[in-house]
Amino acid sequence: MKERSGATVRTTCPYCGVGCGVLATRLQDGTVRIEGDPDHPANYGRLCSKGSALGETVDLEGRLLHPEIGGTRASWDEALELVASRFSETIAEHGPDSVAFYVSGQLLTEDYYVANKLMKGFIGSANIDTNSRLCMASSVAGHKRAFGEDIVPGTYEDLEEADLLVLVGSNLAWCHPVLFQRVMAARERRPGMKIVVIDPRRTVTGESADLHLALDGDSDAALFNGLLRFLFECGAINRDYIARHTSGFDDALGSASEWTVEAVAGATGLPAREIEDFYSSFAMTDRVVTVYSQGVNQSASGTDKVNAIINCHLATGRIGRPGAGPFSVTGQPNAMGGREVGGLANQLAAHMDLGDPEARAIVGEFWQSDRVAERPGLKAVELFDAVADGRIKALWVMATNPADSLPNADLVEKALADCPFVVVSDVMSETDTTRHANVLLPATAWGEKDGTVTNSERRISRQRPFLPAPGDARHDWWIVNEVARRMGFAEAFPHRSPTEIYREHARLSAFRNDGDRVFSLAEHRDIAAEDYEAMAPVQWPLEDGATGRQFVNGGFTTADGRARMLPVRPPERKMPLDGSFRLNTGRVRDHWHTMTRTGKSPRLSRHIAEPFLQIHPADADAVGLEEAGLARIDSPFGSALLRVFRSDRVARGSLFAPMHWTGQLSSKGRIGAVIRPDTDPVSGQPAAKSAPVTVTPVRAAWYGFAVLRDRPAADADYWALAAAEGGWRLELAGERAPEDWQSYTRALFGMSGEQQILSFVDARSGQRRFAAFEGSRLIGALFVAPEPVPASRNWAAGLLTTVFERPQDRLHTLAGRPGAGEVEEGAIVCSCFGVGFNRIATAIGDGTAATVEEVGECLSAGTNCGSCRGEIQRIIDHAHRQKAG
Ligand SMILES: Nc1nc2c(c(=O)[nH]1)N[C@H]1C(S)=C(S)[C@@H](COP(=O)(O)OP(=O)(O)OC[C@H]3O[C@@H](n4cnc5c(=O)[nH]c(N)nc54)[C@H](O)[C@@H]3O)O[C@H]1N2
Ligand SMILES: Nc1nc2c(c(=O)[nH]1)N[C@H]1C(S)=C(S)[C@@H](COP(=O)(O)OP(=O)(O)OC[C@H]3O[C@@H](n4cnc5c(=O)[nH]c(N)nc54)[C@H](O)[C@@H]3O)O[C@H]1N2
Ligand code: SF4
Ligand SMILES: [Mo]
Repeated sequence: MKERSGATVRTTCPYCGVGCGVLATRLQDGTVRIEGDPDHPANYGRLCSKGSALGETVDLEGRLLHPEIGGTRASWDEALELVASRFSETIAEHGPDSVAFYVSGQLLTEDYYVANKLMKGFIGSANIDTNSRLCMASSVAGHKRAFGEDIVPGTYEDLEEADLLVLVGSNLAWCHPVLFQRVMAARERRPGMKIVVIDPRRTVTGESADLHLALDGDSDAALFNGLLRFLFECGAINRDYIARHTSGFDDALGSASEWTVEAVAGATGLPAREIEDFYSSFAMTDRVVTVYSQGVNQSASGTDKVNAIINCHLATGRIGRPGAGPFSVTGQPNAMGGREVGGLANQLAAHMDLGDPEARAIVGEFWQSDRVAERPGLKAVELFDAVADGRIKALWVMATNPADSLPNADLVEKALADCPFVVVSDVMSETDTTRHANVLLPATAWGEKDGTVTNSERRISRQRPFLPAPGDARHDWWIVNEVARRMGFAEAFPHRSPTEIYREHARLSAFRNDGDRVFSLAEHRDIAAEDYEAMAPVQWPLEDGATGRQFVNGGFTTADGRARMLPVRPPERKMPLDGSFRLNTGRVRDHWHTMTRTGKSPRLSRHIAEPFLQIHPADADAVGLEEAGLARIDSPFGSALLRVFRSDRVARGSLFAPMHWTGQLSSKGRIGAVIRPDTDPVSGQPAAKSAPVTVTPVRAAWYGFAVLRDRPAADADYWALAAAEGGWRLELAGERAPEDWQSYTRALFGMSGEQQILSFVDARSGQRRFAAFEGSRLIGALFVAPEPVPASRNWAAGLLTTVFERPQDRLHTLAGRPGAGEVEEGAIVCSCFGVGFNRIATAIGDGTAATVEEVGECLSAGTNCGSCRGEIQRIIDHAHRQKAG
């Protein structure tokens, strides 16, 4: 019988912290239709490239479908029994601090709540930390120092209503695309709105700004100290707000007093006129929102950067008003929810701290436990050090991939390999972390899960299931509860549904809370199952009379009700050591973290298909790096091998590489391996954007590019694999050429049959090309050259879906480029419609289109998700500059 289409389900995107509403429909053919939810207040129907490709990531390829013990399929009973008994035994023998959980901002609030409750409330250790330590910890610490509580005061509307929007260390166009599009639309409506981007790298976000301050890495605190001084000097501070609602102004100003514009210019490397331009805009504009992200947080001075920014908003009273406030954008879909339940090792629960005896008493009473952890636990980097040196003997990792995403990642891998007992709950069976698990637990994935997430503006939305749980996969909260029960804590973990957990979480938030904590879900204390099911997106605090924005009239949850302004001492300007570079790492537009999901999507893999190293052309010349060659980067901690991408978007002396590539899709693209495990002294957040490294060119004897129907087991010194429509694309390079190319090719193509391999060899140029067919379909094509292969990637990828009826068409695949009349796309810009650079540049060059809108009209590019509109604008601007010059 044919399955019928399911009903359309309202849910939330599982990627970034914008938290867009999604309408998902399961169609008759088993595929899933994804649309933006027009009623969701985060996106009003928009979705970015990643959100709109969600349907391509929900297949079961590579999913972990059954529990495994030691690599062998096991029953849930066996697996849960083993996890519970090994944790209990380890605790009995070595104490509660000998075990740990490492969890994730990609868990739902309900999953997170029970994991935190089990560790801190019943195991009695606070050794539970989360990947939010790598992400939001400096913002959390900065908020707590300033406001007394971890609160983002504003809402998304504030970004639209601001007259000056300052983006610090945020590539909003690529990392929070829908929010960025809302900002762009607002600027179109109100052309007076000004945008300043502060980022050492020239990003698409920076190019869309009125002013881009390409400051030296980690000089933000100096820049904002200078701003505070400037605001004071020119009388732009709000004395009334300062007097009524803050403390510490004099000290903060004192620490800023030496930061004249000249001093700031010295520290940041910026021209004085740019600094003055920024400072006077800030001083003269009442409605200012400062958005900040990982360029601020992921730093050894991250918490100070946060407070230097907040100081300027407090000093001007620009907080909690429409269009005004500091705004830390969250990365993960539930980074905020994790902070609400207290997932960080120094938090307890419901915005209460472990360090506070009264909080421990409140939570102990609520949980009916006399075992609540008494001191903060280990923060992520320390936690894995403790795994490495044997203090932690049993570890449970949920919904995160530390073998790739932590700094000093080779040590993390070794720690996982050596740890006596590692449990991993994941949705995929093969990751660099699951590889080291003694027990693997299959979790339900997005589309199957049921619960809540909280986005950057404190808005709680429902994730609802529209797909059945496959195989033996179970919800994360269920798995934790089953282990807790088997450890003897059945009474405290009675929940049979996410509603019951959410209700308990809401009750705890309101328990003995007389306004000492802003975080409250009091209205949901007794939420009925139907109401939870139907819950519309809603912003906390959920209490009578509470409003979305916070702190306009003070009301900070510090002891005296005042916000604290902090003296900030910027770090010394560090010159790189001789011959070393400063490695900045971050994200690309169409991939998500370690690519376990976006890596499945051909559409998302064609924007950028391999790990790369961005380096300034002058530095590249000095080191001897050619465009599209290979470079090795080394640090005392590890190394990586990346494709060279020469670009003046990075400053001299600095490099940029993406964080996404893993051992599954590359030979040596794991950038975490080279990152020095430096952390912020207050927040413990690693400095992932400033690793000292050296760079050396790697000259291979041969380079290859292949498209393949079947996933290959790549055998080469360098390789990078990406999903393509109908198969895979693969980059290769080797120090020594294979002895027999025919058999190498046969193995690469996974051919066991007798099919013939067509080949072409040009002895003079050293080029070799191979192709094999089964009937009218391509099995694989391989292009080899002594230099980086010039074959057209997108044309070649298209061969996988081409039907080859005539032998001469098959032969033409050996040409390595499109034939007459076929279009050469060039690098893909619009991933929704597969429109490449060449087609856009041609349309602009021949006058068919002059604006982003017109490019959309003639090529459709940029008209679906809109994530590429910034890049299209860049191509237009470039063409104009060329014409003018
Ligand atoms: N496409 C995509 N989007 C994502 C994600 C993803 O994986 N892919 N992940 C999500 C997550 S979890 C997060 S946390 C967010 C992160 O979102 P962002 O923070 O916007 O992204 P990043 O690329 O990590 O870093 C932002 C910028 O910081 C700059 N930077 C580096 N050092 C400094 C410095 O010293 N000062 C300043 N001012 N800037 C600096 C970098 O050059 C970079 O452009 O993105 C979320 N959205
Ligand atoms: N060099 C460098 N390193 C960085 C950063 C950087 O900018 N530079 N950024 C840091 C930041 S901000 C972040 S947030 C981290 C992110 O780093 P990670 O959290 O390590 O990355 P993900 O790939 O998101 O890992 C999520 C894992 O959970 C699995 N998963 C997905 N959904 C579920 C689920 O519902 N249940 C379970 N049990 N598993 C699930 C996925 O398959 C995947 O294996 O990386 C950090 N590391
Ligand atoms: S901006 Fe994109 S990735 Fe972020 S929540 Fe919205 S659709 Fe998902
Ligand atoms: Mo993050």
